[in-house]
Amino acid sequence: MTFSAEVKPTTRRTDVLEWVSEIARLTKPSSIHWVTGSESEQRHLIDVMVAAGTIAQLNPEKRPNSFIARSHESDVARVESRTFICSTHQKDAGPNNNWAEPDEMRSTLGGVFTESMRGRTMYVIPFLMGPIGSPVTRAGIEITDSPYVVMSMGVMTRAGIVAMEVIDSGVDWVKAVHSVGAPLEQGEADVPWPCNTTKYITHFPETREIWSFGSAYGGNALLGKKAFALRIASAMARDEGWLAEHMMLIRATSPDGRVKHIAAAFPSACGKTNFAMLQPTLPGWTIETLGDDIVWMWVDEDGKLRAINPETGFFGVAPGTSEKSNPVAMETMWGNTIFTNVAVTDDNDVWWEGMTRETPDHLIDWRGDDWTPASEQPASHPNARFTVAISQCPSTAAGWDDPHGVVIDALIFGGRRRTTMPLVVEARSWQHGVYLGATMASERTAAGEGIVGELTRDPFAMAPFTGYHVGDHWAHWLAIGERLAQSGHAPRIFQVNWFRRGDDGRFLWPGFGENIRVVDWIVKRLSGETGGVDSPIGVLPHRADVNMHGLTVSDADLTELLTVDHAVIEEDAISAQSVLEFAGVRTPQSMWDENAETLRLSS
Ligand code: GTP
Ligand code: SPV
Ligand code: MN
Repeated sequence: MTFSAEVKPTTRRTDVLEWVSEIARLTKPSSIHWVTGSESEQRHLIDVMVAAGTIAQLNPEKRPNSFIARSHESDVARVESRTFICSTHQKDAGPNNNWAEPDEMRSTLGGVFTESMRGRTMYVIPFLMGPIGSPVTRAGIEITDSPYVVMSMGVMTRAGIVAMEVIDSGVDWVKAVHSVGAPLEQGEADVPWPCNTTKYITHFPETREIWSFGSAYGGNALLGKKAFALRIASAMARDEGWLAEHMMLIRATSPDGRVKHIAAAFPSACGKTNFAMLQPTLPGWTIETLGDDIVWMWVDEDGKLRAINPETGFFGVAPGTSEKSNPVAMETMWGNTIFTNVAVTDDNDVWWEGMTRETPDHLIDWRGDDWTPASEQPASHPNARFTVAISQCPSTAAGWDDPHGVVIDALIFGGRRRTTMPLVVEARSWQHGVYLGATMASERTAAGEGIVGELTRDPFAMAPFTGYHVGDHWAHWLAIGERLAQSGHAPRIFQVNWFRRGDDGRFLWPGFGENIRVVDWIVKRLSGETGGVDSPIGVLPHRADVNMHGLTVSDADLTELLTVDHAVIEEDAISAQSVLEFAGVRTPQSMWDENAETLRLSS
């Protein structure tokens, strides 16, 4: 084993040194690199990856310091079927997770990780989730044999010396081990995207450990994200009385200067990034970005719900992103961006479906093959992504990394539903809001496994991410609600649906920047300025209260968007019983009460 001079241990903590040695003894890397986060390190990683063919530089005149990575075609999204929660008791993982007995999984992992880093460099990445000084900020160390993961973690988290200094001060840290599972024999040539057909994305919530094997893609491999900031953190948050949620976070300022903070939970690829970067079409409104995927929230001394974004970057869906739909995202990725599984143009820039009105005549597709509009497959993968720092985003709020966070005024749940659910509705109460979150449904997207378009229940948009029993998650939300009620500062809860379609398949609502009209109604509700129409699922807007200035939507479409059909809601409430049954005896009784109330009001 060699320790190169530049990459010697950056800590004196013996528990860290011992753990790193232990993992090195198990995985047998050819060298160990302690990640510092320096610029020279960044250049070194780029050189290593360009030489290996993992990344290629894009046209620096069009997109400075930006790169294209093409994954193996079997390694393109999260793999829920290979994701495990290894709690001592199966009942604590709940029906929402694949469970494995911890000792058995440890022995399996011991097998697959044995010499799994042979011929590769093992990188040690200290990282923080959250700004230094926040009560919910937590530290971790990811060991990985993927330089792509190192570079991505450098964008997505506070990684390197800054984090090791915090760890050295004596705080607890989460152990995260990652290997692509592709050892190299002496003299064996590497492939551009090493990975393994066998995959394990495993979590030990009780000992706060993560072990990930076989994939280098997104949430499977950037372990600060879904593995730590949602699965492990949700278990920490349950134990410690806070919340770790799959949400975006914005500051909305109305034309008359009212400032509101809103967090919204939508399932994967259902509009969080786009909502976070919304460019209002209504004059006078400003939306500022605070986060696009994960929010950690706690009840402060005044009994208010405060929130931070624990990440420092975006790992955003590329397809569908354009100057028209999301100009802020387009501007954010002007340079310093890693693109994965997008297509490349003849002038060596990026392209994806929906990016431009006209499709280029020729591209290199995400697999690296020639592509023309006559090709049957899309040029970019539907789950192609861009990785870029939040600091590059023109709409990022000043003070976005304030450790005190922001006070939440409204929480929103939303899914992708072509029928049934209206554009917006307000919950009757916190408890009813928790019911709306618990019974949320959405059509599957390419961000996970399964049939795209299939309607599934996705409680709190956390189905793949709750690191413990889903019924306990609902109970935890109810308990937080009780604490907030005591101080009288509970945020109000809303549900939205940008994805309602007509019989002809077209979207009834233009979405994106026009979603400000929904924010406008929500803010009016918060200020008590407007009434609403009671419905079985909560309070709908009076049509006259939705500001339609400058937007034409037909009367028929608007009616469809702003009303609910009682028979359809009744049917949906009956179908929602499946998710309450799924959670079994741990479903709080109040969720059944809210279901009964929905049925009573809709019959
Ligand atoms: P994850 O990063 O997977 O958690 O996803 P996300 O929730 O951040 O989703 P994102 O904002 O990236 O949106 C995914 C897809 O939905 C993109 O193709 C968008 O173009 C599309 N989309 C987002 N907002 C809207 C909207 O208001 N209307 C319509 N029709 N499509 C939208
Ligand atoms: C999601 O799937 O919800 C994502 C992308 O945000 S990943 O990080 O791969 O989980
Ligand atoms: Mn996500």
